[in-house]
Amino acid sequence: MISSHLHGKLKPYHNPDVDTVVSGIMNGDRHMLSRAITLIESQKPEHEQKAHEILDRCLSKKKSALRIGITGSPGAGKSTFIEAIGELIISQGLTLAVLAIDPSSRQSKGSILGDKARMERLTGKKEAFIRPTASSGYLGGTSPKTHEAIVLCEAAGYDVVIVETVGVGQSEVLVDTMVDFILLLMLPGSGDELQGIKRGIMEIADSIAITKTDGDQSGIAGISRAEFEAALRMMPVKHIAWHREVMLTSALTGKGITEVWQNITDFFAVMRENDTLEKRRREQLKSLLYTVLEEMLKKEFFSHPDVVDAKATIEQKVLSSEISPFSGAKTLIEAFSRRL
Ligand SMILES: Nc1nc2c(ncn2[C@@H]2O[C@H](COP(=O)(O)OP(=O)(O)O)[C@@H](O)[C@H]2O)c(=O)[nH]1
Ligand SMILES: [Mg+2]
Repeated sequence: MISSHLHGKLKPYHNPDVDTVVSGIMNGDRHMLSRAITLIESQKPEHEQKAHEILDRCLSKKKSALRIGITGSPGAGKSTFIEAIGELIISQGLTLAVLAIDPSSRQSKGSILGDKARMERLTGKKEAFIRPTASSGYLGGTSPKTHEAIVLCEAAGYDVVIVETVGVGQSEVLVDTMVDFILLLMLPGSGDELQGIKRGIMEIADSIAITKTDGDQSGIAGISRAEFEAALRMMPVKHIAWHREVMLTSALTGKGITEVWQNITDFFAVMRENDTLEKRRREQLKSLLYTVLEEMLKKEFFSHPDVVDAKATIEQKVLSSEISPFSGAKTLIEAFSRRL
């Protein structure tokens, strides 16, 4: 790891070709894996092109990992929890990649350095790859690009991939199309949040861990557990064969960490029966295809020269009630399709 790090420092402009990156990734070179994720996250068309070549090559060779999403509000204890369960995972002889949301994004407080520091115990281990991911423009830090980063981590041979995301509505639906298992982290005493925005997040959770149930918080933790269990019973069933658990944890004392890992491995055992896991992954790919397609179309549309030309005029006509928003949109679509 140290040598590849130095390599990057000494040759900052070195631009390896697709072959080099792909074989690097497959040989477990983290520097190449990191580089490929950077390419994927880049907005530059030439990077995008290269990233997709790398990705397609990796797709054909990838082995599949246990894909786990860990979600919860900022400060719920996600990073600290990931570090604790990460150490357990590694102690079982498995390798782990963590795609952590960039905590310097608008929604959450903190900095990459602060967060990285909290995962320092993992960062120093050769069995772990920790990667803060840019959250550019996406709520909660998850974007369709997260899926591509997962695929690269699988090509690099990691047994487990954990994605850390901030639980905010829409991004959860997206993360649900990328991971197999979603663990929702909730603070003790936060049961009342379930009435409002957290409802949607609970619907996609495969289990819940109540965090920081140490010290003063241990008393109310039991009440919270009963509240969450009751709330889960009101939620639509996500997988018929799976019963969602509510577990009490503390990353500080290690309480419940083994139980959560057991719960996760139980889930995979259940989902592997009757091919449910593979079936679900195919559905996820289909859903991602259309998500990405919609995004691409939108981008193409708004950068089309005829649309750019006509947009201001049409907008003005709509604002002055000369034409309806419907006719305005239709005119723009016509402008877009005319020269295709
Ligand atoms: N008492 C206690 N504090 C914790 C625990 N886990 C995390 N924290 C603290 O909670 C704060 C937020 O943790 P962090 O992992 O960064 O939360 P994230 O924003 O969800 O990733 C930090 O100050 C942690 O030290 C825990 O199990 N017990
Ligand atoms: Mg965090």
